[in-house]
Amino acid sequence: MAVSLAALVVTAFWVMLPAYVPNNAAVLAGGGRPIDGGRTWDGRRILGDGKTWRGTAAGTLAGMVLAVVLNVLEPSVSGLVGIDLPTFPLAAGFGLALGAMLGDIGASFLKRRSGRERGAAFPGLDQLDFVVGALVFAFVAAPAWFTATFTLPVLVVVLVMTPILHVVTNVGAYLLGLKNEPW
Ligand code: CTP
Ligand code: K
Ligand code: MG
Repeated sequence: MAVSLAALVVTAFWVMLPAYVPNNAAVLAGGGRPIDGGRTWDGRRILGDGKTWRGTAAGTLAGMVLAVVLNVLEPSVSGLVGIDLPTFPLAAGFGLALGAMLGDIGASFLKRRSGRERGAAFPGLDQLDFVVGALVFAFVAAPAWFTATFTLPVLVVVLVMTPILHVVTNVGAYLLGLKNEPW
């Protein structure tokens, strides 16, 4: 039981890596022209200055490159941890990475509609927006891979583990001075 839970956690973390990296890469690469071009809707920004073309492109690319790197490392890592970890078809890496970015952008849209300024916290949404986006887009982009990879136990572990990891990495990025807010 203990062994299989550890295997589930390792598998869940591995398959979600191409979705975890994009938002962090966007923080490092962000800046430049906002996606909404500064436009407003009902007096509020459509998305805000925190969602840029450069950050979105860099984040998506980073997630896809990571998926390719993980494919190369898979035999060694699988041998090391004693689990047959999945590899990532290009469509799967693309779906996970772009989906993570679009989930986060969708959340900013909802934050602006509910009157929250750029950087405001939206507990719950902040921790899960990119997971939901990544899962939906991975399913659409690579359905056979998705259903074979995201078994129900893996999905449950992803949904429990991701918010915890999100809090830890964002507090870390804040303490390192990379982010303006610790969420
Ligand atoms: N970022 C970006 N493009 C994205 C996502 C993030 O350029 N698609 C960069 C921005 O510099 C952003 C930073 O990463 O400020 C932190 O991301 P996030 O916390 O998602 O944005 P916020 O600035 O907090 O804005 P929002 O309230 O809309 O989430
Ligand atoms: K966010
Ligand atoms: Mg933020």
